[in-house]
Amino acid sequence: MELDTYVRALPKAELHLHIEGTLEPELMFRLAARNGVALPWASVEETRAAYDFTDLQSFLDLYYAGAAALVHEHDFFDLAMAYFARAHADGVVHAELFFDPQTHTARGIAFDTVLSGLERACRDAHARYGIGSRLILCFLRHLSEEEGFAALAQAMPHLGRIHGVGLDSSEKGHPPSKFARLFARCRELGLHVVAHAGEEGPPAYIAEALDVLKAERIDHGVRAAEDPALMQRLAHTQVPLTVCPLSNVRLRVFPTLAQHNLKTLLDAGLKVTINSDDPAYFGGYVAKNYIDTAKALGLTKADLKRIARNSLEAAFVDDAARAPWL
Ligand code: ES4
Ligand code: ZN
Repeated sequence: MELDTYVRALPKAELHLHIEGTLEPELMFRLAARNGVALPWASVEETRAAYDFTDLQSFLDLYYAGAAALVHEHDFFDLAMAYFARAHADGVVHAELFFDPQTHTARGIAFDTVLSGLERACRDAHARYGIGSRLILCFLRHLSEEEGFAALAQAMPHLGRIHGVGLDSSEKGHPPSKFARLFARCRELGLHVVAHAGEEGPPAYIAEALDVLKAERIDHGVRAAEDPALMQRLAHTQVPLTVCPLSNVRLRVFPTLAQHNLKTLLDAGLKVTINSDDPAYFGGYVAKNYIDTAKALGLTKADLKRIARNSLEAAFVDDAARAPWL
């Protein structure tokens, strides 16, 4: 079977996906026009041409600018439905969506507007495509822990609709330990915990995410390869890594896909998954991440099957929910 067909037919979960990072320039411009929001670019083409990133921060600056087009509940709904349609076409049977409420509440958008639009799309996607989903609230790590607590306070009335919390945005200089008290509180509330670590930041941030935040999955985590003891720990504990190969190349974590360490991590026995991160910005949804990585690193069909299976095992669902796919 051809690789593309094989990959799309594999039931998989997407576990590292920023819903704001699925905003394609076409929808961005439609929403901006509908909402009377000014964008820093003149056209869809100019926007795509600006996606020439040098590091994480150069991407985040554009990503936050683009998110300004999202204003109404319906905008968040349209955004997430467009993602679910693409995910379904890629063989995604379960998706855990990160969202960044602080990006929106800072612009005067109500927390409930964001959450209601996303949640309605999750329900519709289940009805239309049979896709299961979860919502994971991400705290922006360039902001203070106090601001994180304020975001949590806004989320409190909605905790029944939120399955977990994560930590994203600028990694360097913002170690997981900065959010120790906030994540302890989230755990007390029964929320699942994940954190971006070891994307641009050092392996010590991965250990901190595990030890201090008690992260159940590590988002990215590719810099673990620099620390043999940490590699052993990750292999032994089977804490999943949500790796995003196309993202890593576009943000210059690795110079080329052929130089990505995903195969090294996999062969060392780590629980590796493949995800798209911010697919509208990084040039591909999840199936393209699987296919391009397989071609660049010589992954076998058995490797791809293992990775897809890992994603289902790493999802925040009970065993009965994942059973039909395993
Ligand atoms: C992100 Cl690639 C990446 N890293 C950290 N924070 C993010 N937010 C959206 N995409
Ligand atoms: Zn991410």
